[in-house]
Amino acid sequence: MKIAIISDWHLGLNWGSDLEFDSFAQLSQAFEQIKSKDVDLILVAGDLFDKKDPNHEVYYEAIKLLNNVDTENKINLKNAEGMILKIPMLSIFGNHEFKGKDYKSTVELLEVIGFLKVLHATSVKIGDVNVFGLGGVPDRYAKDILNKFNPLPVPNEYNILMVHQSFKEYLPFDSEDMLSLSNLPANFNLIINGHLHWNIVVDLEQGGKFMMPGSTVSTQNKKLEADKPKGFYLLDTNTNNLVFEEIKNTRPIFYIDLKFNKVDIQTITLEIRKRLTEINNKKYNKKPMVRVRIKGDLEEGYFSKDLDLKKIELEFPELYLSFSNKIDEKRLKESLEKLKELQTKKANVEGISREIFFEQLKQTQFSNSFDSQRLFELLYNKDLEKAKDIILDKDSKI
Ligand SMILES: [Mn+2]
Repeated sequence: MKIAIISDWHLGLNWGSDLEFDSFAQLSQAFEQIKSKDVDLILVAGDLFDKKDPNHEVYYEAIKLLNNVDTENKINLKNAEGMILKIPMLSIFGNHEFKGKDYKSTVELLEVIGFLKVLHATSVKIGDVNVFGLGGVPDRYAKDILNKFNPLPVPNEYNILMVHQSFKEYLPFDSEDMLSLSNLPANFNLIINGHLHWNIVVDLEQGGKFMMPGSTVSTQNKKLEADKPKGFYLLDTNTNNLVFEEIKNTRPIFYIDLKFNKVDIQTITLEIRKRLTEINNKKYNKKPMVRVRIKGDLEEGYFSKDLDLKKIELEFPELYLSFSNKIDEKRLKESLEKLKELQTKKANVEGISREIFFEQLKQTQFSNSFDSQRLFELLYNKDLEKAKDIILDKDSKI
């Protein structure tokens, strides 16, 4: 049997922005390519919609798109209502669709229309292929729910399990509750995971393969995602052959990660401009999306607020830019820590003001040009005229 495995369409992503049709365009292109591969079955590993409650425009586009999918249902797959599906498609729901058992999810809506069949702690047998599915659940319950579900592969048949969870092996933060690959059941030929937006295939120690198709549209949460192409997998259960198929004509994505150490504002803006110009000078068939992440600290006397990223954005109208500005986060955190420390010490108001005053002053280029101690005393006593003289260097008793 030939199966297309796809996930995380995130239909409606960036709705209301210039990029609102990307999720639809890239999924539509993916279905075009799937059609040309003459598959028997399509598996979807969750997060078909970006929001739990999309607006009707998003539903309209989604239903229109799926109505146009022209893939023959040779296996006569039916939905929960017994209706023969327009597309031979099995799906689980993702964390973006999870509403608890008291409510209908977006995926169930697609099921009742007749586009797919939902699997949640259930399985379907098609020929000698068994597909087990468990929708995305909060990570803290995942181990428990997976144990309760206890999917049992059928001996001598091809067994697939589909889930939508976080896995310790692929995330930088560790949580005891999070699933690890070793928690997955043994004896499945293939375990598919949605949720994480980049593609990967690995061999499991307990046997079988673990794979993630990744998303069909870039949500740009992780650099890893920008570095890997968007697409889907084709599986041949007879040969156990698994091939990644890249979606054609996707929007180009770039991820610029910059780290600075005690620099001035100009050094940062020059570097950003240089990197953006490199991207801007090439030709693309779609306007590229560029995410710039800036980290590090400034030279004394410079402030993060003076970094005018809006201005840079206006200089590159041919790029969709987004910035993450974490310049001077350390200095800010230190200042906050200092304040907290002072508060716990129950320092008096004058003491706190003095500390803040000298901390702030240290960060400017004026710190050594006058007697700051004297200036503080004058300001504290509201002797503004004298204070002004000191700053303007009319009274230099230093
Ligand atoms: Mn997702």
